[in-house]
Amino acid sequence: MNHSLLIITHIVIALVELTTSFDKFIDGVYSQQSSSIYTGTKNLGIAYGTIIENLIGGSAADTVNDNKVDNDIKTGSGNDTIVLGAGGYDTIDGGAGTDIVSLALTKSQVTYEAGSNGLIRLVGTPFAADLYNIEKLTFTDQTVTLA
Ligand SMILES: [Ca+2]
Ligand SMILES: [Ca+2]
Repeated sequence: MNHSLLIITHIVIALVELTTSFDKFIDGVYSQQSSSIYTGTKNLGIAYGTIIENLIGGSAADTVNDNKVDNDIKTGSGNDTIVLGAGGYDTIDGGAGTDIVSLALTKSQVTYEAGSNGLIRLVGTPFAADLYNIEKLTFTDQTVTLA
């Protein structure tokens, strides 16, 4: 099954596998305010066990973390940051704006090469990604500006 999430406004989201019920998750994060924050009005609920594969960002600067499955992430306009490395073979399109793919690895721990149509194919352990419209790669030891 293909799960997608559309981001309408600025948001910071981690694509994570939910391992507990949503109300417990909310209680844990907002322990003092759960009765006022998660009221069912203007809230988004994601079912227990849901793994989000695909994401479409909005016009603002989004921060997105990948997860272990093959993600298709389009962050739209804005200066976005996509944190990769959780796994899978992802396709990332940064769209307009100066977008950064951030890796918790040194530059020597990954390989990347340019393909056709602006493609940058990035391979690390345990993940790989096809990048489009990404302007910078940040590693733990340096930042690389892509042509
Ligand atoms: Ca965006
Ligand atoms: Ca871009």
